[in-house]
Amino acid sequence: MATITQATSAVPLTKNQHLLRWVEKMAELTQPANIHWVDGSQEENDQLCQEMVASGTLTRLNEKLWPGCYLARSDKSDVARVEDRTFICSLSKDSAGPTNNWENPYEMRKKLRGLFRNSMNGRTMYVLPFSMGPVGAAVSQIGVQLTDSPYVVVNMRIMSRIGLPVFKEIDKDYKRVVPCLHSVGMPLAPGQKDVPWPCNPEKYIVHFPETREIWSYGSGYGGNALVGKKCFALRIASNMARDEGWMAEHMLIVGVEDPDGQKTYVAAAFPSACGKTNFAMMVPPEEFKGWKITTVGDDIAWITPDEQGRLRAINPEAGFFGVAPGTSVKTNPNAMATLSRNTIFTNVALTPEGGVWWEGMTDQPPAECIDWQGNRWTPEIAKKTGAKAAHPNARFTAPAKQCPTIDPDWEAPTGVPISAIIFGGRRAHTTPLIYQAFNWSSGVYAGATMGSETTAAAAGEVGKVRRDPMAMLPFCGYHMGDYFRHWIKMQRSLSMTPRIFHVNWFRKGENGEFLWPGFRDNFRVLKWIVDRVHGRTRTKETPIGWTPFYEDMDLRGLDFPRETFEELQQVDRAAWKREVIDHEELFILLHAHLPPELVYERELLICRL
Ligand code: TSX
Ligand code: MN
Repeated sequence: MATITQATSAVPLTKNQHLLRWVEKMAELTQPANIHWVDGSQEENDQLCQEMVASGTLTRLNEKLWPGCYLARSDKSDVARVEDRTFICSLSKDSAGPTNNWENPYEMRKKLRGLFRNSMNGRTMYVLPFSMGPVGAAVSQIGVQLTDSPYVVVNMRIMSRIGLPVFKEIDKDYKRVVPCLHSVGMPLAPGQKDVPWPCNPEKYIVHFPETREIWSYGSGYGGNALVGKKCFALRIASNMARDEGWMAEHMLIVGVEDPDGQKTYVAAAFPSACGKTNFAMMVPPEEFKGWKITTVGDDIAWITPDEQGRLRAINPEAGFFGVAPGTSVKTNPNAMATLSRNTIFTNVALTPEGGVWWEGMTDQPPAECIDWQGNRWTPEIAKKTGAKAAHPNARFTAPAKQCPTIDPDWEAPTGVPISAIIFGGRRAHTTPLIYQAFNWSSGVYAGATMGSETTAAAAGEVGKVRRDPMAMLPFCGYHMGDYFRHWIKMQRSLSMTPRIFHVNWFRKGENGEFLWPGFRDNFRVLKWIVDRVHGRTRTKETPIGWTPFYEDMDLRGLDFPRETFEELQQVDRAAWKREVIDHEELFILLHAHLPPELVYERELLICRL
């Protein structure tokens, strides 16, 4: 049994017998040196950060330049989510579907018990209660993560609501808690010196959807270790949502406020590398005085039908875990303001002044810095060796409440009403800048078939479309075909379905140039969407959906000729015939579970072409 010291943090902070017994059982399995009940206070946080500075896990940044900020450098083998080590362990393989890794849950439990046995030796086990969504809100969900990583505790403190208020909620009435066990998988023998970033080369990110459990082993990084985010708020929550009639989506949520103060909320799903966080914090172009974009969330939306049959969405998170490289005052000034204080940076570069830097942050790189692996880096070295100062997946963990555009209702327990859903992809060809789906099921079809073209950097063929339905491929905790069925079915609980749109900021012209300026000019597209939602503008009908007239797009202040717009919006029938044939690949993969509505939608689309 673990040694219980008499520090206040060793005193259990719950009276919930289930929780107490589970903590005891897991401590027996993992054998930590100490148990620390996380209260979530500032003092506790400062103490943990101080300890991590002493152990070399964190570097405190220059307090004048970056108040309350820290830098962590991970092990170079532990820099991203590990999709091939992510498992959905449902009772039947068929429930997980062909797009998830499946293992028999009994076998997996046996395997995990072996891995976790004594895995916390010499470390402290933190009992970390967290609420996804505002504490006490009807749609919020509670988890308790047992972790041997203090880095996880201080990051989770930014990304979710943790500590005493959550324990209080657990004790108040019987609310089901999702048990999450996490270990970096590097036990310490007596006297063994720790490393700055402990982890294990063998990684397991495991979900048990029926019993609603998460077991994460071997990684201390982001989506693998901050289990509230992808593991809970998407993979486990998508199972809860399917069973309970709501939706757990990989979507940002923004409000669009017009000069009269009328507000329209939209949710949007994009695959990775489309600039989701940039879109969530967009500043309208100068010409649009009085218009405002407000941020509710940048990554995850939990969407529930309300009494009136309208969809309402909450952001279950409390912070942003954003990709640093490419983020600048130019591309996302609001993100830069958000991460200017009380932020934890991971795998960015350290400047001689005790600041941080990453590729794309400024036009001029610093004359020298320490790169994400702790080596000296200069622009000259980079030119010679191609070394990056920051890892391409380097992150900032920043509190949402520090975002200048944060929506006044971002923590409203009943969420915000959703009037439009946007799907997007990164497509050089075929897909226009914007179209509106004809109805709910054709919108679901647009979402189900969305994807991005592979770029030069990625493995495999360049220019091949990688399908990422609703941007949920790595995050749906059950069969993707059943997930589409759930989407189709949701319409029945709605009296007002949101309008569904598809966008593509990345269409290229004949000479390989981007046809659309993107970034803040995407506001013009958003404005057309809002106009459509309120029935204020006409459309042109095409085989794939409704598209804008040039005259109805608000292009004020932008020198954007009609010809370019027509090229950008062109629906090439030959290209689309190839496109629908390509959709078949996904449909064959999922065929046994595919809802008939999507098969009809495909037939209809073929007929219209
Ligand atoms: O985030 C992006 N968005 C969304 C912004 C709200 N990016 C960055 C890449 C993804 C991480 C974009 N890149 C966008 C975009 O809308 N569009 C593009 C493509 C593009 C890149 C550079 C230019 C124009 C378009 N600039 C010039 O041509 C000067
Ligand atoms: Mn995401």
